[in-house]
Amino acid sequence: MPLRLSPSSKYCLALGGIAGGLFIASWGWTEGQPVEAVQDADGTQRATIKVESYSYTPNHLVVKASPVELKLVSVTTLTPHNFLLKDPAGALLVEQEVSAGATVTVRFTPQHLGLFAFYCDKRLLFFKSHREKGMEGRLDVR
Ligand SMILES: [Cu+2]
Repeated sequence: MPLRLSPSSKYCLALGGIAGGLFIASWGWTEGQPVEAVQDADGTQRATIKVESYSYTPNHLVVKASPVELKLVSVTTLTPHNFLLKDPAGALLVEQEVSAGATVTVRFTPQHLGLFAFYCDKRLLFFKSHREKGMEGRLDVR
């Protein structure tokens, strides 16, 4: 039997879609080519993310809900960045400083499927945050 929606619930869905679109558009993420993390023999999924001013490459990383190890490689010579990853309830899964030129490794285990935002929240004085300049990505847990 086909799912039937009342006019008011259709209205709510449309509003939700618009609000969701605005939320994504208000930040700096433009969807890049999805890259899948590689699962090693030990069961850990590994990937490397290049950290630049002001982007992460890849900015769309696909993983499964099992242990993840990310190598964050800064290629900047001056500007420090960070890598914040929150779950949908707002809890921080990862909070990692990435100083200029540094390589750091973070480990975490996603507990839920879905799209999780990761971003850099640094900013200089009153200027736009790095996130607003495009330093944002999505962890796609499938
Ligand atoms: Cu930054």
